[in-house]
Amino acid sequence: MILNKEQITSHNQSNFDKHDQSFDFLANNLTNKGHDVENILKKVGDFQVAIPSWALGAGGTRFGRFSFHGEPGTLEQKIEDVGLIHALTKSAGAISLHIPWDVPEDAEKIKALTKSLDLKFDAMNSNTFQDQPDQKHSYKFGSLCSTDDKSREQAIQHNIDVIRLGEKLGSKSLTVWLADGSSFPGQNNFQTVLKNTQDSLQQIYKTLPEDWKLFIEYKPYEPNFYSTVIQDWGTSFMLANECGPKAYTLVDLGHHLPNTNIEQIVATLMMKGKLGGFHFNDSKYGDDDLTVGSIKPYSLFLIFNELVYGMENNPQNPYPAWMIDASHNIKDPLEDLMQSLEAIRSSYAKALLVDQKALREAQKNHDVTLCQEILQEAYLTDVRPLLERARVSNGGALNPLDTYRHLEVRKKLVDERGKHTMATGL
Ligand code: RM4
Ligand code: MN
Ligand code: MN
Repeated sequence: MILNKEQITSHNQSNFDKHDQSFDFLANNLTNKGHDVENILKKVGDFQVAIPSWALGAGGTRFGRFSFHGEPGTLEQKIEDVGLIHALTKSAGAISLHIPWDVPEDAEKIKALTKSLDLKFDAMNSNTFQDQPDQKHSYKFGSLCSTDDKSREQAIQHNIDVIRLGEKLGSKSLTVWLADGSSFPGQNNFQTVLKNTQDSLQQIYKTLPEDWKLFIEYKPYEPNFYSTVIQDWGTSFMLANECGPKAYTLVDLGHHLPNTNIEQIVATLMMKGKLGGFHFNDSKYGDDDLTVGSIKPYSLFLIFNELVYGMENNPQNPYPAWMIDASHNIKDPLEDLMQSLEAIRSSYAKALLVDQKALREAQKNHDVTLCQEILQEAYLTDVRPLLERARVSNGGALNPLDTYRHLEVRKKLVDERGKHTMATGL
């Protein structure tokens, strides 16, 4: 299913008066406070977030998986779904593939489809956290960290294969997330598995094309419950440094122990020029993969405040690769992703409203109360009219969710694909 521009713009018409009023009110207020509204609109409109191919079906837990009707059964359909989201929101201009869940049969054909929907290929994701049916050596006791040479070599080769496939598609980066670790004390020698992981990553790094980046993701626990080899940003940062200048740390919001100060991690990595990728989601307890901004919106704003600061002040850090990494059980995945995109852009817009000069001044004067006021002033601004304007100017929907429901997209997808389809993925 493909949404054409006319369907979207004709639905926009009915809500324009309301939008104009609220936008003018906000724009006036912001201009009076000294903000450059046009510049903010441009930045917000340009902010694109990749959608991972595994987020388009209903996710599962280890207790079960409930299909969501009309799920995409093929890679083509997954790409079409991202195309739908992008047509409505104009903020999801890329797809991130997970291999081997989404190996294209014909790379050229897939590339053409993606291009026709105005999408690009973001980072490629390798998978050595599951055994595949035709696989010779198991990852049960680790992959890149494995003390079994055959498993380790196979995992290295898989990553190299993913890079080669990504080259055909026009991707420019590889994200490595490892489940490697141990579930019981004594099971692994910490130094041996870390050393093996470092050696393996270096071998993969060596095959990276000149204009590619390697993103090293970390996670404190799960599926292993005693130790994870790349457990935190420090370990990832150390490994990235051991690999070289094209290797970076990837921060996934759900991969921290409760109450970790993620904004401080962001600031540290950007200062060192090593924040390469970013996975958005939200969580209450662990790697919950909930809708972005649904649990801790203020934390997300504080994180964006550091991201904005870093993008403006740290030329040593490349522009990060943004991706939503969420997938869960009960919502329509497309609706969920649109909510996440809205939350991301909203936090970004609010962070752009932080009066950096006044904040610097208040920090210098140790006026702690004022520092907090400055942040809250930005956070409490209702930026929704700004997001609407940025979207509509780029040809998207005034209200993507409302338009999606009005156009009965899910019903049409079910008619087209059937009720009992099941997407590959978790
Ligand atoms: C992991 C991690 C990775 C993602 C997989 C599916 O927890 O977040 O980024 O590729 O899940
Ligand atoms: Mn992730
Ligand atoms: Mn995760």
